[in-house]
Amino acid sequence: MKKVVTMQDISCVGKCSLTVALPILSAMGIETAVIPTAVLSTHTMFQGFTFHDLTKEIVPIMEHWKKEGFRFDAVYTGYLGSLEQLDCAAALFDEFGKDGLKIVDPCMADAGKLYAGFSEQFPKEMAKLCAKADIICPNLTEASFLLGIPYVTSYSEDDIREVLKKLTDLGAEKAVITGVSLDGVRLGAYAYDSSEDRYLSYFTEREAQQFHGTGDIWASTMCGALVNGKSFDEAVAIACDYVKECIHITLKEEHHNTYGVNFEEAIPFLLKQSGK
Ligand code: PXL
Repeated sequence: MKKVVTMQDISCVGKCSLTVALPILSAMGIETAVIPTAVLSTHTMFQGFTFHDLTKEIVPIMEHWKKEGFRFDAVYTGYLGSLEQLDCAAALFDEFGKDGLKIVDPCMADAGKLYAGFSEQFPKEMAKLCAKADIICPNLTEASFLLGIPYVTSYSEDDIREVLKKLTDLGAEKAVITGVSLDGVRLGAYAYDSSEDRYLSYFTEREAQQFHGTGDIWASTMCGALVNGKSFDEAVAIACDYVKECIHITLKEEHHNTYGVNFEEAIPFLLKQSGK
């Protein structure tokens, strides 16, 4: 059985980070170990969320795992709440990422803005963590913060290609930008594999609304597909199709959730798409 370890927070209500990564990877038939970085009452888009930091637990957890000799097929990090946690994530890659795939989803911003609680310094340090990864998957806002370039809402395909090259110059072999639309009609992901000097993209019809947590669903799905032996191109397509289906199913419900998507009822679709 394939094994992944994912490091991110538990937002008790919110359908993001560990509460989507764990069920998605499990559904894809992958044993999933977790390093919970913090417990929040909700994700940070709600007002008045509580935040209990678990940084002190992380090193002892890793020390124990070292003694047990645990090995993982992939190490995947998502939302990390502090500079200290970025150091812990770097240690996780050094210790448990040696023989596996290393994925950094640099969760920290969207729609041109850093999420609540992140300092200006955070993206610079996140860029250093990205250097340790094989694959990074920022959205366009996160890409701009990682590179220290302005966030723009209108761009050409060449602009995206240039940003992707700069992202891989940070050190990861492959970069994917999620939430890209070149024509305003279709939405998807644009990627670059620096080892082959090759670009690829995958788009689906744009749904009427965007939702929180879909970046986490996208990254978890790409991780699961790759660990299950899919190619990079296949994994990007499977992740885009699944996120689109999650939004589609959500919008079909009249009084649908506004803080996250119905990824649960789209799981059979995911398993069919990914040949499980
Ligand atoms: O979906 C990313 C995410 C994860 N975890 C927490 C968040 C967010 C986005 O806002 O607030 C706590």
